Amino acid sequence: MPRAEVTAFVALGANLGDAAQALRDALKALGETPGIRLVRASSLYRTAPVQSTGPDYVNAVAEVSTTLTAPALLDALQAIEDGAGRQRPYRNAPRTLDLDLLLYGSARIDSPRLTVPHPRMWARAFVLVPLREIAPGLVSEAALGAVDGQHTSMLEPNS
Ligand code: PH2
Ligand code: MG
Ligand code: MG
Repeated sequence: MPRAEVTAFVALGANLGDAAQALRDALKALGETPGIRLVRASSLYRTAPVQSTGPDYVNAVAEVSTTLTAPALLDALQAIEDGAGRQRPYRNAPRTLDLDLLLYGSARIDSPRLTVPHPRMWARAFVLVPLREIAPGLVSEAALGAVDGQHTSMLEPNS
């Protein structure tokens, strides 16, 4: 029997190279991955680094519908990161592409590889602002208020 589709949300970020193009390419790659359907993507935002260094980031959030298990979806995200030349010299290092699984249906996952919901998503405007754009029911005004002060500005509206 085919697996049911699960709605998942993926955060995209980059701050090395042509970060905006890396995010556009990653959105395309997501939609072209077997077992992943791109439902909608937020606009691209320019954001100041949070507990990280280097240039400003470009961030976005995508909603996908997937027949992959959460670990298989994570494998697919890491393959797209690797395809963008992602290196991992140290934690929170500047990066050409970061794809983080925020939510996988209503699942709660606590494994050595994967924690879902993403443990830091509620502390990061660079996640909550684009997430609220595409899924306003998931992010309250109070949640946004808790992260105001983290600089986030629209870079390229979603077409
Ligand atoms: N990602 C991090 C750490 N800090 N800051 C911004 N603005 N955007 C990010 O995507 C980001 C960050 C770790 O993944
Ligand atoms: Mg990250
Ligand atoms: Mg990551």
